[in-house]
Amino acid sequence: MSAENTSIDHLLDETRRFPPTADFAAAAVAGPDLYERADADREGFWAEQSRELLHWHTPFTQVLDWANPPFAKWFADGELNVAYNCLDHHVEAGNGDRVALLWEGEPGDERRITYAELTDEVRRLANVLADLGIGQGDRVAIYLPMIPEAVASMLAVARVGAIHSVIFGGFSADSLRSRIDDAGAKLVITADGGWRKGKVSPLKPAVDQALADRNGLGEQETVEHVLVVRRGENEIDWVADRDVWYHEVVPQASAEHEAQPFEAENPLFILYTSGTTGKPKGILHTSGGYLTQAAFTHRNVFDLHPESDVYWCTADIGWITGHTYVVYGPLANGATQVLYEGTPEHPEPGRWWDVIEKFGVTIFYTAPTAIRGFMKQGRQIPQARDLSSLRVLGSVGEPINPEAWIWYREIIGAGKTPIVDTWWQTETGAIMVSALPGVTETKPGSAQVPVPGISLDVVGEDGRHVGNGNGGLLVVTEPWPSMLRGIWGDPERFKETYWDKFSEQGYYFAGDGARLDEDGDIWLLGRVDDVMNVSGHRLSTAEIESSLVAHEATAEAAVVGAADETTGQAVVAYCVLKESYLKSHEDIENLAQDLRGWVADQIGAIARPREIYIVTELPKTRSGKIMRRLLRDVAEGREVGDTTTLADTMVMSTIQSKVTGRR
Ligand code: 6R9
Repeated sequence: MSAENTSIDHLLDETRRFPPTADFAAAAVAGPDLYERADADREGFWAEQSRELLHWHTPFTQVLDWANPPFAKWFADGELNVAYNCLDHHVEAGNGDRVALLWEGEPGDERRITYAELTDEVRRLANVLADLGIGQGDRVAIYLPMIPEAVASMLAVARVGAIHSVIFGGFSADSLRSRIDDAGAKLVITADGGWRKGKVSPLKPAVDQALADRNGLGEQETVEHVLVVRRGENEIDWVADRDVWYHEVVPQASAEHEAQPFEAENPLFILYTSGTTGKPKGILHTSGGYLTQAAFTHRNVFDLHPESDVYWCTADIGWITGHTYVVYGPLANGATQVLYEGTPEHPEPGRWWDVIEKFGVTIFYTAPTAIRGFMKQGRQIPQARDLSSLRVLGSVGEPINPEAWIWYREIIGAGKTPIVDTWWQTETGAIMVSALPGVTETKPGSAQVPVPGISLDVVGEDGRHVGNGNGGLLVVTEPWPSMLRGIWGDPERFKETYWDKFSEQGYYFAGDGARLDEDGDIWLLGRVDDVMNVSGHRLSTAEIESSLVAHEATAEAAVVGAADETTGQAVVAYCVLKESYLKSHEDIENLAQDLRGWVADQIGAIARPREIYIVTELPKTRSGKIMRRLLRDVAEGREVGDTTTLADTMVMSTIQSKVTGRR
């Protein structure tokens, strides 16, 4: 591929467009009328969606209460039960036999669970929780692999009006401890272990350590019980009186359990997200508004036809994407979905495509990091499978550069599926910016437009709209149903982090840089903390990374700004190469040099990286986000900071030796 036909000189010069086909548009769930209705009466629109999509035990009469900003209340006088909406409601509507979960374990074991069966399991588990003393407002930590019990646990906690805090299975005992302490959890639900990369990875030992006296913290005091699912069958220690086997209590418990209604603002979950500094923030979400926007976006953004689609979101439940688009959105909508326990490359790199072929997945939602990983391995792997069932593809988590977008559409989507690039955050609770399939003409690399009912803008430091063709900061200008209701135990930090910056305008500050193109479409440019300032020019990580990935050699790239005596900051890039390129090019001596020139040609001399390091992997969080902060430490020759949230902590030492070796 040459510079001419990859055709991105610059993100905004990306000109490829994909209008919906007439057939797709004719059968689509969403139509342009959604925007019209939302624009005419935003609050009325959300009320209408909520009544249509959810079952309210007590109908609400109020929609938004914004009397005490930034603390919003939605549908405050209504009552509902979130788990009832995700389970019993479908059974009562005659859909109990529909499969809710098509689960596949990493070793290849399989379970198909219908809505009736999942309802039964959750009712029993809710009775067990009640026996363990869990009721409304209590906090329950969930530390489980991707098994059906994880979904059942979240729903059972919701069913009794308690609050879950799901913690990624990969987090250490220390991370667990700080999250359990911060929330004051009364119960931990875990497993002996789960399958990852062909082995059992133990979980219970980390819980034992977290609750024990370590690091001078003393024994953890709020947790009364640990409920343990048997999955890995690995040896574990047992604490009598505290530990309870799931399989010894749940099947024996009564399947009679009536879901009590709770007020719309009853807290549903806390999910910890790492701040740029300081301790993780416990993002708090509540029930009615959250479930409304989860269900609405899941239905319209993915064009869900629950009676015929097989949906698969690859996110772990420890990430917000797993909460909203594995558990609450799909189940509230009565979808049939795939749940897969393991890693994409086990036992070999085509595993995900095998899963799609086997279950006939029609809607597939994953992250750019995964897509770029597949690009690196080569198209022959997915092309050896039948992926013809796919009809909608989604992306989330990071900007998807145009090259990856096109590859996704061409290689996975047979050149015909719509792609929805969905921008949102743990804090926003649900999708905020996305194309609607069948409605929007899509643009590779742009997340495009706010979903109906969402008001946002790109503004300058002064809070004023930047105008088309300009860059600035992404803000949400009006409260939205699934917005965070606060940071657990820290209302001041909530105000400071998100609302102080534009307090005059009352805007929510998302922390992301964005640009509006000539059509007013939104292009995400990366976290504002990652923006570089080179000789007074603000450069975005997304833009330079996108240019690097458009080169035939590069599969993935991460760009950071490193202190530089002359330019203030200089661009330093880390690139991972495609396997096909490595096979066909023996000499990569000059590649870094070529890539520097490539960026200069594509974007401008100002963006030319001072250094490019060819590495084999990039440091990422468990949800696949590149941790640029660590790469900045390396580029500036500092000791690497906190790596506890990395998926693979070895990556940093490999990179570091590479970089210091070159100096
Ligand atoms: C859902 C999720 C939020 C941050 C967000 C932004 C980045 C997410 C994106 C995207 C560009 C997209 N992000 N989706 N950037 N395009 N489609 O990822 O939540 O883990 O809280 O991260 O992720 O920087 O601010 P969370």
